[in-house]
Amino acid sequence: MTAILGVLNVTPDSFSDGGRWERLDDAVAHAQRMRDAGADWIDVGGESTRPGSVAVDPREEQDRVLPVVRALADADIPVSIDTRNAATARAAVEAGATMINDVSGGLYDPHMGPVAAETGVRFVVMHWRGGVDVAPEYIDVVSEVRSELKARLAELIVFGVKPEQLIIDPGLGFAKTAQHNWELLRGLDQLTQLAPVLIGASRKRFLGRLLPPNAPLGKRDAPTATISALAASAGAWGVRVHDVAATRLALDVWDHWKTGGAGDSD
Ligand code: PMM
Repeated sequence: MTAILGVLNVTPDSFSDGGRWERLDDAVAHAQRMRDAGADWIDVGGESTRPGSVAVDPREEQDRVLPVVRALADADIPVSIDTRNAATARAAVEAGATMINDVSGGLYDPHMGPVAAETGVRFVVMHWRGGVDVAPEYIDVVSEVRSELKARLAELIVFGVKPEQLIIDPGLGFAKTAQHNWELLRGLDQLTQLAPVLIGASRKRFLGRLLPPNAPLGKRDAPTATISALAASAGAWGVRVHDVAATRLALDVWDHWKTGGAGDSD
């Protein structure tokens, strides 16, 4: 089954849910709702990666995320920590997180590779060329993303990260145009040959382009769920989404399709 990571941004400024889950009890209640709706992991982030955002001091990031990580781990909810900072990743794993999700794939903080190796938890290596504000320049986006991710995996293995810890992510929207994102989705099989693949398309701007101008962000949940099903059918390991229920349903549709509805007798 394709894994679902439910997004929980405990930031004042993330682009789609910023400012909503800053209170601990609100954050935990939202995580519990996503868990009940079918999330396998809650991906907790304390630093916005929206275009134009500024880097957060790792201590402030930890003040935001660690109480949430602890509370979720206490409630037996699997937690992934979305961070580029090795110190935050390490502290979050000590607080109970069992996956590190690094949008820089270990490039932002040189200590991240060693922390992934020492902790031994799952490690999401997202494709990154310096953030969302970097100009997207590719000749062949699929083969360039593939070869850059392949090089990252090789380097991380040198640090002592085990191949079975590694998950890759094409980093949709991070120094990519809408067309680059679609090309990466069309070429997903090029990535699934390398390692398990996570897709983070949820509510991103390229989906907004399918909708009427100024449509509210929530309208992007239907195309997000469609992408979840299509990514699953293309062999993705997991999807990172805000609207867990819509993606759960879309993945269930794919599951029935794939199995010919095995188990549905009437
Ligand atoms: N996108 C965002 C944040 N973290 N992590 C992974 N692995 N893949 C992504 O595509 C990704 C991510 C930005 O989205 P948000 O502001 O809605 O969290």
